[in-house]
Amino acid sequence: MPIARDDSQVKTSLADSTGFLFQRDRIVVLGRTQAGKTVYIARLYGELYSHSQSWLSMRARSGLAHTTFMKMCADMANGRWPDPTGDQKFIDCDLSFNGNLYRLTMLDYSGEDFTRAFVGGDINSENTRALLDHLDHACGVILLIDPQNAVDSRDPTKQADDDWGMTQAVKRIREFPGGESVPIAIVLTKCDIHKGMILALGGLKKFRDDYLLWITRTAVRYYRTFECSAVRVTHQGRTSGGSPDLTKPPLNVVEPLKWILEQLESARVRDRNAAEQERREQLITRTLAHAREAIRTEPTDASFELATKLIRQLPRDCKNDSRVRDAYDEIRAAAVEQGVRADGRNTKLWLLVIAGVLVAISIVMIIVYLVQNPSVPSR
Ligand SMILES: Nc1nc2c(ncn2[C@@H]2O[C@H](COP(=O)(O)OP(=O)(O)OP(=O)(O)O)[C@@H](O)[C@H]2O)c(=O)[nH]1
Ligand SMILES: [Mg+2]
Repeated sequence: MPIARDDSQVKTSLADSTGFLFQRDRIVVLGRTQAGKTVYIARLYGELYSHSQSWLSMRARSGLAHTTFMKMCADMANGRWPDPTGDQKFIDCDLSFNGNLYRLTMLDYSGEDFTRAFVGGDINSENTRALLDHLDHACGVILLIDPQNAVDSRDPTKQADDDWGMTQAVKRIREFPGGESVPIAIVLTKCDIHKGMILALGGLKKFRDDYLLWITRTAVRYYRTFECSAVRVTHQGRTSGGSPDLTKPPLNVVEPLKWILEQLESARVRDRNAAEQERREQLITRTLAHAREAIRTEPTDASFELATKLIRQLPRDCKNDSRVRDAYDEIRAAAVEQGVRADGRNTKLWLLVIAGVLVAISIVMIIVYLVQNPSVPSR
């Protein structure tokens, strides 16, 4: 199930080594068969639509998609789990987060496709191609893992899906262009019934270190683990798997998505700051080169004036840079040495004029004094 946003704030256009341009514009939910994908997606939609908040809400773009989700939620409210997913379904939604509008494309698919793509290495069938294509365009990924599968050694194929298969998926994300910092939320599902088991195994961190080591090692950074319960089950049904009970609140259904969106927004701020820093660097480098070149090729009054003017016109944040201050002092010192003021007027000439004026004033004052005091005896 990928979730995509269509505003350019999260989209990252990247060219791979062949120059092919693609965008990372969606959040993908991955999970083996029966991991809880459909339940998670439906509950996520139900939460963000029915309990929408001013900072986070979701709305399907078509009435049909909306009805599909709401029907699944209604079925669960009536104690019925969704059927295993057969065909792949794309559902477009609008997601609003902190005032920004995102487009989310959710893909619900059969967990068999996951096994075929990441364990079987089948990259050619239509369904696995669609799944891989979505993963390659992901700007955020939610991995749904039923923790029981990691511990239960009776069926090694389940373990292989969640261990080998998930690791392959993470490897693919990280190795694709722009995938190094894609946030990956590792979501342990059905924790309403598995919480006790995780605690008995030493808690979430110990569980992650013992059972998800390959995944986290491959993800390296930008990942976070969540214990989630999309739906809780009725008490009487616990031993037999249980029926869904939607009167109880979910646990960590929205949080993984929120964490991913926060990571994307921080990355956007980081990118913006880096771009701003780059722009400042270029402006400083170009301005100082122009200023120095101006006084080097033609050390006239006008060129010194131009050089200092160029520096004075820089924005304040550039002017505070020590390289700019040093260059300004350097140009002014060179101007003094050349006998011109950096503002273009001849220093020596002005000094002569001032001295002349002072001498003239002194002479006038002496004459006035002598005229007013004629009684001073002369020899
Ligand atoms: N206790 C509990 N059981 C859950 C939860 N989510 C899913 N389940 C159980 O897991 C089963 C499979 O959930 P689905 O969401 O259909 O799984 P899926 O990954 O979509 O499966 P496929 O479509 O077959 O790939 C459900 O029928 C429930 O029995 C949960 O939050 N808590
Ligand atoms: Mg399903």
